Amino acid sequence: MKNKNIYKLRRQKLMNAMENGVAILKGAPEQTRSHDTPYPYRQDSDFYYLTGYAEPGAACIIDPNNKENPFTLFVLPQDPKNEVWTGWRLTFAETMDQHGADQAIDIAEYDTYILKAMKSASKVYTNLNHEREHQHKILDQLRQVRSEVQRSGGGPEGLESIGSIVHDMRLIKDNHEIALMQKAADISADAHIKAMEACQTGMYEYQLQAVMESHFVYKGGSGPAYISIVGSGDNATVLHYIKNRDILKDGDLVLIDAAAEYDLYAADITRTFPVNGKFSEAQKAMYEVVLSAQKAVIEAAKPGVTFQELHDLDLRLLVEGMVEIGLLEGSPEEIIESESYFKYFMHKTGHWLGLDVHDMGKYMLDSKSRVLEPGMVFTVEPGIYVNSKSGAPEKFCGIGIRIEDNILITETGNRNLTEAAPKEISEIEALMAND
Ligand SMILES: [Mn+2]
Repeated sequence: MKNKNIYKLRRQKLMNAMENGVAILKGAPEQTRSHDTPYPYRQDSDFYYLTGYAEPGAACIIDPNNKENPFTLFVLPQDPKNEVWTGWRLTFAETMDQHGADQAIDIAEYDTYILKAMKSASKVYTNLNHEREHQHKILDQLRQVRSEVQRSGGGPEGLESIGSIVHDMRLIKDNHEIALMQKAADISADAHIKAMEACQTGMYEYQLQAVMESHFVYKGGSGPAYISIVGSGDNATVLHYIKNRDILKDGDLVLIDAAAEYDLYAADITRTFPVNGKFSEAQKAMYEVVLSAQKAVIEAAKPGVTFQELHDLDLRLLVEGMVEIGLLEGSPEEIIESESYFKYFMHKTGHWLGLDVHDMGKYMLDSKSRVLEPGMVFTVEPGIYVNSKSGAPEKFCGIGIRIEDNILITETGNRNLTEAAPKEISEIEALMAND
C-alpha cells in the first residue's frame, strides 16, 4: 500500500503556502486513441503528487478553511455493470482509508462542492495544463461566487495555477521519490545493457526498441517514460528521431535515448554505441570529446553551482574538443562568441527530471540561473551531431553521439542514478564482444 503520510505532508505544505486559498484540481482526462479505444491512462503529475491517486475520473479539493475535511477526493462511484469491463473500484470508505482522504464523494457532486469551497477562499488554485472545459467551469463558478458575495465581502479575488506552488515543491525530491527514480533508473540502465548485448549488424532499429521496452514492462515499469529514440547512422543526428524503422549497418553508431517510467516517475538515459561492437577511429575521437565533457559536468554538479555554469562548462569542453579533433576551426572563444558550434551542438546540457521527463520547476529565478540544491534531479546530456549534409570532414559525417545520465544533487555533491549503464569505450566494446 502507498504511504499516505507522504501525500498528506505535501498537502500540508501546499495548504501553508496557499494561506486562505483553496486548491480545486481535476485528475487527467481519459483520451481516445482511435474510435472506441483509449490511450493507456496516465494521471496528471501535480494531481498524483498531492494525492497518490492514479485512477481516472477523479478530482479533489484541498481546503485549509475546511477544518473538518481539508482533503476531499471525488471518485467514480461503484458500478458493477461497468466494473465488469474496466475493473473493480474501491468503495468510498476504502478510498478514504487507502488514500488518506477526509471524505470520498461521488464525482457527480463535484460542482456543488466547488461552489462551497470557493466562498470562503481568498484565491482559487487549479490545474491549467489540460482540459479547457474544467478551466472554463472554474471560471464560471468563480464569477458566480463573486457575484453572490459582492455585498457581504470576501470571496476569491483571483485564479492561479497550482503549479505556482507545486512545481517548486516537485523540484526538490523527497526520499520516497528518490527511491522510485532509482528504480526507474535501474530498470532503464539494465535495458541499455540488454540492447548492447542484443545488437547485431542487419537488425532493425525497432528491434532494439523492442528489447528496451519489453524490459521496461518485464521489470514492472509502466512502459517507456517518453517515445523511445533508436537512431543509427545519420538518423542519430536527428534529435527527436522516433521512426526507428531503419536497418542497422556495419560501421555505423546507434544512439538510443530511451528509459522507463516506474510508478509515474521517469528516467532518461541516452547511450551511443557501434552497431558492430567496435568504434572506428573517427567515432572514438568524437565519442571521447562528448564523454569527457559529460564526466566533467557531472563532477562539477554540486550544491551552490548554477545550472547555467554547468552548461557553460559543457559547451566550452565540447567546443575545445571539436577544435582538437578537427571538426571546428578557430579559437574556442570565437566559436562560442559567434555560435558557429550550433550546427553540431544545438541543445541545452540538461533538464529537470521527475514525474515528468522534462520536469516542472523554474530554471531561472529573478532572471538568474538557478543554484543547485540537494534533492534536485536533472539530466546531463552533451552531444555532437554531424549529419551527412553538414559539410564536415567526410570521416565525421553521419555520426551522432549523445551520452545522458540522471544526476541527483546531494549535500556533498551528487549521485549518478544511472551509472549502471556502461559508457566507457572499453566497457561497451567488452560487453558487445561477449557473444
Ligand atoms: Mn533528456
